[in-house]
Amino acid sequence: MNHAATNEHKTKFDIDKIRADFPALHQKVSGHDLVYLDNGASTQKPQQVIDTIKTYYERDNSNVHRGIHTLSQRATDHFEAARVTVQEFINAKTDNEIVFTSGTTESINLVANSFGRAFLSAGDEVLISAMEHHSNIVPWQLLEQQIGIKLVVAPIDKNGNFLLEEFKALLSPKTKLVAITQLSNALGTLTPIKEIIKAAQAVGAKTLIDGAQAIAHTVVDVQDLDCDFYAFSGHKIFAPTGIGVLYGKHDLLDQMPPYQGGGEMIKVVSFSGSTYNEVPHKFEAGTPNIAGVIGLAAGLRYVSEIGIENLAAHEQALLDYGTEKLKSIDGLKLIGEADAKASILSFQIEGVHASDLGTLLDHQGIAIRVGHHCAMPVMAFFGVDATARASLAFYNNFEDIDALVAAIEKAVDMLR
Ligand code: 7TS
Repeated sequence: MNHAATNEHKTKFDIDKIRADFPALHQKVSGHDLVYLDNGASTQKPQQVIDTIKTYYERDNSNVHRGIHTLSQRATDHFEAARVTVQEFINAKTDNEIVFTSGTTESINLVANSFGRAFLSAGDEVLISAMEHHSNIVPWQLLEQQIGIKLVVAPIDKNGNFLLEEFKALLSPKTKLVAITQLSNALGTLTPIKEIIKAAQAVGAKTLIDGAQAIAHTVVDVQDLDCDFYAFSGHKIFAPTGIGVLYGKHDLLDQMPPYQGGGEMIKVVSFSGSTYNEVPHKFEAGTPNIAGVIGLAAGLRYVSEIGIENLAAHEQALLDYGTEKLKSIDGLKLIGEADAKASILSFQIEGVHASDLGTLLDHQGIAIRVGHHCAMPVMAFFGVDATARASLAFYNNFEDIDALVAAIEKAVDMLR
């Protein structure tokens, strides 16, 4: 395949101009030009995000919601404007449905601890899938131990497809929450999320979507999805670490008890009791990650300017090209070949341990992730303890895939 032609055909943006926005991409690693293919773990940041954070610390740094002085007001204005940016990015109905957390993990734990402890009881079922990240497994196991809920797991097939009919068969009036990933970090499977949500609603279950991976690769419209909760992390969408979002429908958030106590989340405190602030502030105890929130908005603005549809089309072309190229490598087996996939190429090579491969690729300047990807149950399903995973972002190009394939071939020659 002529990759230059494919690139031109599929990409509705200037990839070279985009790459120039990401300073970290332009460096040597082990004497080679860096090829960054670990975007599923964390993405690089464009200069626009870096500058926004720098400007905040240089000019506006102060605490939010508390100060009468100018800097505090400026910080608060930027902070609350960022909430609106997030609202618009995921098309939430109102900005008070956007709760800032430290990331997907905290967002899911918030739902488990607040919604879970208030509205679930012994015998109630939480239905997840067999390809969840640990952060969408362990919080429910804690609730199993703490209040006796039952964790039920919907199966996948050997290609990593989500089995919708089998999932539906597990739904019952006992199912109180369906918590499912939109895009599997270990396999790259896109789940049929709208059908999942519809089926869950038919039995009266609430829905929580783990959007940690999906947010940077597909259009997310929470009103169209009609999910009750949606969780994602800033660092996977070209924004800083330590900041994330829990979207929740307003009425539901309003009924839920606070998750943590402290400053900011209260109206009145006395020793005989306290009253709580309105949502979303009820869930944002303590001084928040102000620079993170402002940086998150800058990341979302950057992505919006490119257009998710445009970047998704480019990534899909890269994924198709990479899939074909990797499959041509002798002894390479893709782990995860679902019909609907995005951004992830997870694989094993006969006779080669993933961690040895990862090290040799690093010596050639290529960053991938090797291991269980915090999804040990799905690794066990495929009978492997680790895979090598190349994960794409829109700033990757066809040359990155060519470099990956050439480096794998070289590494395999050395290791076999
Ligand atoms: N859910 C999914 C599907 C994920 O991929 C991750 C992180 C999380 C939840 C947790 O996100 P966090 O930002 O709160 O840590 N996944 C990965 C990964 O694939 N490699 O490193 C982190």
